[in-house]
Amino acid sequence: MRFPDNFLWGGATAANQCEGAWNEDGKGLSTVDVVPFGEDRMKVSRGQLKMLECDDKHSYPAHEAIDMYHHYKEDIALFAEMGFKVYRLSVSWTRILPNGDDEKPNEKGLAFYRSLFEECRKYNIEPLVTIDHFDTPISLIKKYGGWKDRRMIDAYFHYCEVLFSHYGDLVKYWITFNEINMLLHMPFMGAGILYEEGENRDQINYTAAHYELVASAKAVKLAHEMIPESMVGCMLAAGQFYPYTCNPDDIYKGMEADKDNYFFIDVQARGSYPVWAWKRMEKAGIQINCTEEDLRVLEEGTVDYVSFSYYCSRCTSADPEIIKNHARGNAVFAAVVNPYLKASEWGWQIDPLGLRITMNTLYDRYQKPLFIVENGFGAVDKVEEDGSIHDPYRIAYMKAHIEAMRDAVNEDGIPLLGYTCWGCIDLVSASTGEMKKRYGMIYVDKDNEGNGTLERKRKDSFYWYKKVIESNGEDLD
Ligand code: BGP
Repeated sequence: MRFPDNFLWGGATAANQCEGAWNEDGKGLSTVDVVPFGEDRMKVSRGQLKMLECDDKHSYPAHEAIDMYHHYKEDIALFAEMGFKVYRLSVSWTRILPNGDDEKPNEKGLAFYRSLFEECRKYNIEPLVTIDHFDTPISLIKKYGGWKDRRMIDAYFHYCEVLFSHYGDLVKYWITFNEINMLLHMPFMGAGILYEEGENRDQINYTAAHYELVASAKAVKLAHEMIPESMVGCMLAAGQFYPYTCNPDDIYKGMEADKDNYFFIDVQARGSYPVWAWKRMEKAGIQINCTEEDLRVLEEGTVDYVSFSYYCSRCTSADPEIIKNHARGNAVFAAVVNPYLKASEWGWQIDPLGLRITMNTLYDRYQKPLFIVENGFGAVDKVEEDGSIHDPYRIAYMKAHIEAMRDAVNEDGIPLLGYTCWGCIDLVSASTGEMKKRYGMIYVDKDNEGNGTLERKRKDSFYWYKKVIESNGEDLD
């Protein structure tokens, strides 16, 4: 019951949640820099409250985050100590192109990532790079309205050209957009979308989705041309929908919810829109501006692998009374509480078998290798007087999920390229902006209010994960 010899064990982060240095060395402003801490966070993320600049009334966790910009050598050394084979990170678009579409890239930004990738290579850690992780340049929102506008495709293409030409010698694995389906749930954070009064939101969302899908396909093709050995993936916020009961109405509801979720990946993995999507858009009066050329681009730019995040499964019902009982932590996806599952302190329900179920669905649907690029447990950690941090709850969560993926690989025969647990080092939570919600195996001394020394400490899970990697997934105790 082992994993393949070349299995990529590692961890994942995103630029805005760990780098900090939001305005240093020529970096431009990006969506995530203006998403505040506190009760306005969700409103801004969802595009309900317009914020294109920072103000004095709010604090912005991305500004300093865990200051990985100045700690990356120390952090990568810790990843290497755990035995990482891969490190998933994202490049900040505006560190490379401060306005999003500058002709000449920012030399300091380029140098930073070159040094970071070289540092990974020094330890034989394969960098896995997300090109866009909730990171739309503010200048492009002011200029075009974000991904509402077709011109974003060219801006993104240019950004990709810069990345591929500068880092093709160091980076083989790429992901075009983080959790591309998040565009429907957090349109500002996901795609820089703000709505004007009276605008048809579905029309806008699916138009933006179309442009991102075309941009993604163009990026895949470009990567293959510029970096022949490259592997480019799509990325889904996954988690199977379960029907609340065996009432066919519930089954149907679950199937529809899954289809909505898989919509993006259907296009990226198969190269064309699923037939039901055209029908559904027609019925809803949504008209996307899809040209013949777009259809050709989508067909030519299918991904090499399907990557996804998995935190929990979801549950849904056709009964409006049941639907009222939303799981707190699943607010973004509006899922119903599943009475068979326990939940984290943030209400995210824990379902390891759901990972195996999700993997089976994804592989049956696409027959492409899978890559689990996010999975983990957000929890409050306590530092003991002697400086140790005991996090058995995190180890238990990860163990159960690794067992489920091991079954999916060994018993179901699913090709899986690797596993990068989310937030391998504590970082800012995307949904809440908190530091308190920790995922890391490395503790960072910083609290929600921004106090702390930023010192890094190894948690119990650090030593546990090291053993897991050393034994290639055999020793999970
Ligand atoms: C995913 C995002 C990540 C990450 C993770 C955990 O949706 O891709 O950026 O943050 O969820 O979520 P949270 O930070 O809200 O706990």
